[in-house]
Amino acid sequence: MYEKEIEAIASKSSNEEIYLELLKLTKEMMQQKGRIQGKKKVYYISAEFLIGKLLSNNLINLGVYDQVAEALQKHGKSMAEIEEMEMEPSLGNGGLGRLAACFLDSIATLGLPGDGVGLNYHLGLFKQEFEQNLQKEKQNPWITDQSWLRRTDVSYPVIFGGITVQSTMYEIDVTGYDNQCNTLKLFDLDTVDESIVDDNGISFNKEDIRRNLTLFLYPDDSDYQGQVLRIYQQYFMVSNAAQLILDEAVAKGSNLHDLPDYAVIQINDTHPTMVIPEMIRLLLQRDIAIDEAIEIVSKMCAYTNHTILAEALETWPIWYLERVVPQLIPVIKMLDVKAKEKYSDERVAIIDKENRVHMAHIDIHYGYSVNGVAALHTEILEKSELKPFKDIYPNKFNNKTNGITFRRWLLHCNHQLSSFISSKIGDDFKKNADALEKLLQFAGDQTTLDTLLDIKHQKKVEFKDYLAKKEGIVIDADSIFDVQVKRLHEYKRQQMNALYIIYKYLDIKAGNKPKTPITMIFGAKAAPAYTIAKDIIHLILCLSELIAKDPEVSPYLKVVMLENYNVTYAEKVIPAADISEQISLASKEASGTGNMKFMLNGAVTLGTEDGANVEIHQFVGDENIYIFGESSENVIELYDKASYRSEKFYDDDPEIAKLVDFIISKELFAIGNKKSLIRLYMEIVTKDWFMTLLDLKDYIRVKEQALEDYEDRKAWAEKMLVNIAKAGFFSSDRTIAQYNEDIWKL
Ligand code: 26Q
Repeated sequence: MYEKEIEAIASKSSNEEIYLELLKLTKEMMQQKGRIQGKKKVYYISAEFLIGKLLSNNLINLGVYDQVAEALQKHGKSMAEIEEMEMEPSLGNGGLGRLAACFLDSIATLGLPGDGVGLNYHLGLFKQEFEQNLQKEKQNPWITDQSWLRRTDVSYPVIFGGITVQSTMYEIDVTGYDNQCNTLKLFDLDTVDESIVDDNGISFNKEDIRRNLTLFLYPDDSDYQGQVLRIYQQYFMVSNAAQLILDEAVAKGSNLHDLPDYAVIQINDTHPTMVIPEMIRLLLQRDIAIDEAIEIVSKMCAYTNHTILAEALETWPIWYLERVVPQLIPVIKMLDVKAKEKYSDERVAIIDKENRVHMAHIDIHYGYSVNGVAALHTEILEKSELKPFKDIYPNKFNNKTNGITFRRWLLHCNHQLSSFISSKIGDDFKKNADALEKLLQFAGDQTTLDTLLDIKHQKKVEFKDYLAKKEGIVIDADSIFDVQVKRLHEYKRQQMNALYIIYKYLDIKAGNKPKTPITMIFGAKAAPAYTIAKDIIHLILCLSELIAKDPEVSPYLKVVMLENYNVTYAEKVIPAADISEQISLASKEASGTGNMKFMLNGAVTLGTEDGANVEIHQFVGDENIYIFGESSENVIELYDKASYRSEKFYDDDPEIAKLVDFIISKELFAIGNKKSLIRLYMEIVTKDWFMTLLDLKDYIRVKEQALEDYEDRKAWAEKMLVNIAKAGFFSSDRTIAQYNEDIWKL
C-alpha cells in the first residue's frame, strides 16, 4: 500500500517539499486507519503535552517507516534530514508533559478510547539561548502553516469574571502502534496575538487576556500577574474540556445521570482541578440536583499527583479565583462546606484559614482515585504528605509507576539497537515489552556483547556529528558519555554534578589522568525567575569554558551544556549515553522517566534510591546500577527534625570545602559573573535545602567506581544488556494497562 505515493515523494528534490508531502500522506493514512470506538472514553486533561516531533513516530506506528526510509535512501536522502524540517511543539516543561505524550501513544496502542485535552500555546515554553554563559529566554514559535494541527468547528463560550471568550478546538491525530487513532484536542482563542510579545524576549502585557491567553506555557508562578493568567488558562482548558465531554456523552446517548458510563477524567496533577467544580456547575445548569451532580462528577474524576515538593502544590488565594472565575466560587465553597461537615481536620480542608484554596484537596475529596507515579512516591504520599487523606480514604490511593513509550524511546531513537534486539529475540518485544527479558540468555555471549558496544559507539558518533553540526562543539566519541538531562532544579542536584566536575578538574591538575577521557553532558532549562537554577547553569557553562581553555585538562575532561534541551535532543543524546545521572535528593523526585529511557538504551544508572530508581535497582540488581547517598527515610527525618546543616559539612571536611570554595575561585571569577557565583556559593554553604553536601562524597566515590568499571568492557556490556533486558516493566503500555484495569475500566 502507498508504494507509488511514497516513491513519488522520495524522488522530489527539496527536503522541505518531501517533508510537506510526507506530512500530507501520513495524515491521510491516519485518517484511513479510523478512530478507536467505545462507549466509555478516558479524557486525559493536562496543561502539558510534550509530544515531540511526530513524523517518524507516526510512520513507525503506521508500520511504513522502513519503507519510507528505504525509498528516501534510494534517492540519496535520509530520514534524518527530513526530520530536521519539522518544528518541535514545545507544549511541556518536562516529565509531566512528556508522560502525557507517552500515555497518549500507549492508550491508542492498546486500542483504548482516550483523548488528550489541553491548550494550544502559540509560543509554548521559551527557547533557551546562552549568552556570556548565562541563560536567556527567547520566543519559540512552533506553529507553521502546514502542521499536524487540524482546526475544527468545535467552539465553546468560556465565561471569566468580566469577559466571555469563544474558543476554537484544534486536533492532532494520535495513532496507536499497529492500531487505530485517538486525538489530542488543544483549545485556543482566535484573538490571541503573538505580536504583543516583546521582540527580544518573552515579556508581554499580562492583563490583555483576549490577546495573551494561550501565548505561553507557564514555566513557574513567580509573579502575581503570571499566577492569575495561569488560572485563566486553567479555567479555559477545563471549561472547554467539560463542555466537550458533556457534548460527546450526550451524542453517544447519555442522559447525564449515567455520565460515568461514558466518560472518565484523568486529572494530570492539580492544573486541571477546576474541571470538578466546572462540571458540577454545568450539571446544575442542566437541572441535575446538587447532591447527584457531585456524585456523578466524583465517579468520573481520578487524580494523579506528580510531586511532593510543598512549594509546587497549587494553593490559590480565594480572591484570585473570585476575580477570574466568580461562577465557580459558590460551587467551591459548597464543596468545602460539605467536606468540613464530614471531616473537621484542618489539614484536609479545601479552603484553609488563610482563605487559600488547596487544589489537590478538591481532587482527593471529590475524585475516586488518587495515584502516585512510582512505588516510593506513593508510599511517601500515603505515609506522610497525604497521610490525613489516606486515613479517611484508604481505598482511593493507588500506585501507577510511570512508563515510557518504546516506540519513540527505542524503535525511533535507536533503530540499530531495536533491529539488533529483533535479530536476537524476534519482534515480540515491540508489543510485549516484557519479552525483552529473553535477551538475558545472551548475557555471557561475547558477540552479543561486542555488538552492544558497537551500537553504543555508533550512537556516540552520530551524536558527536549532530553536536558538531548544530552547535559547532567537538567531542570525543571514544570518551565516556556521562549525561544529566532534565529540568534544572536544586532537588535534582545538577550542582552536585558540577562539584564533581570541580573535583575531577583538580584531580587531573594534580596529575591523576583518567584512563578514558570523560565527556560530561548536561541539558536543562531553568525557570526564568528561578535565580539559583540560573546560577547553576552559569557555573556549569563557566566550568565548561575553563576546562576547554586548559590544555592540561581538556584532553581528559570536557563539559558540554546543550542549548535548548528538548525532546529532539533527548532522542539523540540518550542512545549515546554510557552513564545516566539520576542524582536527586532521595524522596524528592516523584518518579523520573528519563531514567527509564537511558536504561532502555543501555546506559547504566548512577543514582540515589529515589523515585523509580528504586524499582530500576530492584529489577537490575546491585551489580548493574550505581547507588549512593542517604535513604529517603533518613532524609525525611532530617527535614522533620530540621537537623541538616550544610555549614557543618563545609566546616568539618576540608575536601568538601575545597570543592565548594572553587566556585568563588579566581579561576572562575576570571570567566564568570562574580555576583552569580557568590550567590550560589552562599546558597550551598548556608542553606543547601536539598542537601548537596550530605551526599557529595559518596557520590564522588561511587562515580569514580563506575568510571573504573567502565574500563572492563565486557563486564560493562553485561550491565548494559541486563539494563535493556529488564526495562520491559517501564513500558507505558504496562502503566496504561494498569490505569485501565484499576481506574478507568474502559
Ligand atoms: C504549577 C503552578 C503554577 C505554575 C506552574 C506549575 C507547575 C508546572 C509544571 C507545576 C509542576 C509542573 C511539572 C511537574 C513535573 O514535571 N513533575 C514530574 O512528573 C514526572 C511524571 O510523573 C515525574 O517523573 C517527575 O519525577 C516529576 O518531577
